Amino acid sequence: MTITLSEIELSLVRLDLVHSFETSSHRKTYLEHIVVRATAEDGTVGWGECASPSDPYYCGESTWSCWQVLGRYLAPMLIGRPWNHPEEAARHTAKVSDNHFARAGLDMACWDLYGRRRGEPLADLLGATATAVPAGVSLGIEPTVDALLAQVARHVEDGYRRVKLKIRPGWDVEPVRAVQSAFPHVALQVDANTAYHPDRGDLPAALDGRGLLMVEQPYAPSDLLGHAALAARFETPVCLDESVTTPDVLRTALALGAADVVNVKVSRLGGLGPSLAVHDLCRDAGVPVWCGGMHEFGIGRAANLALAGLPGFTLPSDVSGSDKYYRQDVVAPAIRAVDGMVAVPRGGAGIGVEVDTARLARHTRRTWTVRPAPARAAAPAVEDCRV
Ligand code: OSB
Ligand code: MG
Repeated sequence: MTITLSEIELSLVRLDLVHSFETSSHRKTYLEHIVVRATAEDGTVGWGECASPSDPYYCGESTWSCWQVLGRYLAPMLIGRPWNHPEEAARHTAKVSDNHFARAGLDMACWDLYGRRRGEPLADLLGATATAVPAGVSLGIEPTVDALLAQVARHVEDGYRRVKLKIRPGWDVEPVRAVQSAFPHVALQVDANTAYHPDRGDLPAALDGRGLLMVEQPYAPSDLLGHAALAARFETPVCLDESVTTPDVLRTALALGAADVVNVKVSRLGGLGPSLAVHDLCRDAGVPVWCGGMHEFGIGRAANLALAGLPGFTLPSDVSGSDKYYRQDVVAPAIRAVDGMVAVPRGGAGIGVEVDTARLARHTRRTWTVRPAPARAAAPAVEDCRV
């Protein structure tokens, strides 16, 4: 089946968060993601989401770098060029290095479109076997331990099966102790988002031996040796997030013993193809994986769920109902946790949910429509600013 895209529309969409979210590097009250709508020559539409953080703190990308890279490079490189599989579409843009969040938005739209053309859910195309996955929630840094305990209580009552706490120097052992003594049975893990350093300000030894499921990304992304030394010293499994940007980096990390567990994140890896490769490498190495998120709206969330249904995802993922984050999502049916489980969407072909285009338009702040350049003059792509 050959697909050729005739139009790619980018929409910058803002949704307010129900509860502000703070990590070791920043605090957010709303999120702006880029929704990608890819249209094929036969009129079939595929949807993708670029869930880049607004600022270049989690990685080097930002909303604006993604906007420019998608509009100026990735979309023009793909448009008008036939492909038979989303991984072939990704090869059409291979010339662009890095920029994984930008790439993931377009990649997802290609997979959705491909699934819709074949009449198959994305989950089945990827090889997902689960019908639902355990819901795990990621809780931000709160102003006080009591405020954190209230958040944990709310999510445990709602049936969440696993809780992840963001930590940083000064907010680590105390909140972990408090949560463990108030909720002794909750499956708990922590995520440092690179806030520690092996020589200056190391992860406190008191965090170890407490039965945490894992400690995620304590050190800088490039410090694989530091993570390997920690993994040898700590009883608690060490999980890599920011470090694992490609399957090749993962192979190095595994060879060094730097990862006991891996967080597979579609955005960070630049799409579903490399995410599958990371899943397979970890399965072959006997390393458990789980699916991480970037507070995706329903589009990206649906794709994450399809991936999280694969058999190698043996640990609970950061997949929650989108109502945990947004008052009103842009997809239907809404993604919800029921009895601590979130269904893998198979309600239709592709990502398995439909985009509510009226709702999307209401939250869209600007759009950029990319069409094939006319044969002669190299016309620049048009940016249509609505605000
Ligand atoms: O490190 O996993 C992370 C959100 C923004 C930036 C980094 C991270 C996160 C999350 C969100 O933890 C998890 C989710 O989407 O539910
Ligand atoms: Mg993380």
